[in-house]
Amino acid sequence: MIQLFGFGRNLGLIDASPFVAKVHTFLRMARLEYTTIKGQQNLGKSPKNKLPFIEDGNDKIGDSRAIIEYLTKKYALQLDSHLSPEDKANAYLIEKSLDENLYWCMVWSRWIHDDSWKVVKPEFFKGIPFPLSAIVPSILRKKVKKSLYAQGMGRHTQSEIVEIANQSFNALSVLLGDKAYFYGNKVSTFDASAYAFISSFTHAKLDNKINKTAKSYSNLVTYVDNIKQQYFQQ
Ligand SMILES: N[C@@H](CCC(=O)N[C@@H](CS)C(=O)NCC(=O)O)C(=O)O
Repeated sequence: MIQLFGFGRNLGLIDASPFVAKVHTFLRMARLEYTTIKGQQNLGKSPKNKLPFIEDGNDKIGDSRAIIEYLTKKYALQLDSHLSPEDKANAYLIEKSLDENLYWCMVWSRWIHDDSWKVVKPEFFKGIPFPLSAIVPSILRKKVKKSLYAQGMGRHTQSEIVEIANQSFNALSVLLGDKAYFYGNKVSTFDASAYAFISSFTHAKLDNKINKTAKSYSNLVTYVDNIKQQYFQQ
C-alpha cells in the first residue's frame, strides 16, 4: 500500500505542510488506498530531505508534484481528462505560483508574525523536552527568517506581504468564480493543490491578517468547506 510521509495534523489542518496536504488530498480525490506516517523524523528518510515523500512498493518519491505525476502514471488516473492542453498548462503554472509565492507568505505569517508565533511555537514544538524546548524553536525561527530573506519574501514589510497574499487570493477567487471546482463541475488535480493552500489559511487555527484576508473571499471559503466535507468527513 502507498505510504505518505508527512508532519501530521497541526493547527487544525490535515497536515502542517500544504505540500503534504496537497498529496493527501490528491490521494483522496483519486480514491487510492494509502496510510500516513507522521513525524518530524520523516525528514531524515526523505529523498529530498523535505516532506512529503511517498513509498509505494520499492519506489520512493519526494516532491508533491513528482508524487502526483508518478501516481497519475502508475495508476492510470483520469482526474484531468476534462482539461484541455491549455487548461493543463495554466493549472501547472498556477500550482507553481502557490508553491513558490503564496507558500512563502504562509511561512512568514506563521514563523515571523509575532502574534502567530505565540500560537505556532507551542503547537509545532509540543512534546520537545526541556532544555531543547527553550533552544530549538528560536534556532529554527532564525533559520526560517534567513530562508525568507534569501527567497525574497522576507525583504517585504508586513503590509506588503499581506497584499502579496491578497493578490493570490483575489486571483484564485476570480478564477474559481461560482464553479464547484477550478475546472468546472468535476474535480481535477489542481483542486488538490488549491484546497491544500487555501485551507492552510482559512482552516488554520490562527487569526492573523493574512488568514483574515483569505476568509474574506466567500467563494474560496465555500469551496474549501465543500472539499473538506466531500473528501475528509466521510
Ligand atoms: N517542492 C516541494 C516542497 C516541499 C517543502 O518545502 N516542504 C517543507 C515543509 S512545507 C519541508 O519539508 N521543510 C523542511 C526543511 O526544509 O527542512 C514539494 O512540492 O513537495
